[in-house]
Amino acid sequence: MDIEAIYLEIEADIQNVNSREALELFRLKYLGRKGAVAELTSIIPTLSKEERAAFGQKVNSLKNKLSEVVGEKEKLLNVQPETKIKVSCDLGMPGIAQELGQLHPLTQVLDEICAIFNRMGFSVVEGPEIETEYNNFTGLNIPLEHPSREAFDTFYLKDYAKLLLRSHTSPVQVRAMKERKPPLAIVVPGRVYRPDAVDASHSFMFHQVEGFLVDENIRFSDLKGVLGVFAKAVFGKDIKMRFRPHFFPFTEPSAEVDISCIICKGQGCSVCGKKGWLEILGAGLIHPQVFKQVGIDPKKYTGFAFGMGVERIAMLKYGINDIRLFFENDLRFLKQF
Ligand code: 2U9
Repeated sequence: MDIEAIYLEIEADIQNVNSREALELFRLKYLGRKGAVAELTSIIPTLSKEERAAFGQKVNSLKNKLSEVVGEKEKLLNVQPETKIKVSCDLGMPGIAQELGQLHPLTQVLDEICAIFNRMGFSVVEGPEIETEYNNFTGLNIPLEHPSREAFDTFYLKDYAKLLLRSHTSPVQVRAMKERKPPLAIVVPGRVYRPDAVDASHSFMFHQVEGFLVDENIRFSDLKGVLGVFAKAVFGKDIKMRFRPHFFPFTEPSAEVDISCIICKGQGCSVCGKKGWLEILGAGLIHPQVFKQVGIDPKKYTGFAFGMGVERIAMLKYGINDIRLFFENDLRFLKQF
């Protein structure tokens, strides 16, 4: 038997092996009990001592070569056709474009408001949305009989007595005043909750930014200066601002703050209800009783506080007429900002 001829035959045969069954036949032909290798091995004892070693080595090499060829073919046949498709790729195909997202318009406006106050030296502080009755009402000089404490106006957490969903971000200011020492200048952004029926201008959840400044000799004129810078930064340098007397339990004196209508420039139109003015926030000098509740000496320190609804500011800024648009996640609306 010519071993070289067997090598050539193996090379030709293995090309035609395309299934596991064909591979088994191939294996039997060369490595089986009656195969070529067995036949060659049986010749060895008949050879002279000199020939035996060299021939034995050749048979061994042939056997190793056959094992290698069978192993490789086995691997190829084990690869599933699906896997083959997965690993192959067409580098000429166009890529999959990744659409870039953007911040929600409310987040953009909230960030802008905080950045304006930040530039004036205010720090941004956040706090929990589940609050105690004390931080949400008592610490703010809101009396026990005040209507905002009613279950109609505040979400109480039934199972946890005296806990509620904060109805404004003011409790974070109570916490900050207790934890830190004046001088203080802080703005507090965040979600607040009130059980209001949803309509074009009301939502059971909305966003506020409230702020306060406490130091010696802080006066109402400081409040007017800071809010004037804020209003011009958001609505443009030509807008006018006015303060109307109002009442809040936590500030005295208190005011509601209007800007000249950004649509009609104060002439009177449907947006401002022919008044020429748009209300944008509430403010006042911090009530001495609030200072006492948080352990700040009202004889030494004075301060101002203000609060605004982020949805309202965003609606005025962009001319949006329905608060529900912010919460419906309709990309046709959201992509405009
Ligand atoms: C402390 C002391 C005083 C926060 C203030 C307002 C006036 C106000 C409303 C405007 C529209 C909230 O979104 S809104 O409903 N806010 O008018 N908020 S002064 O005064 C504080 C807060 C905390 C310790």
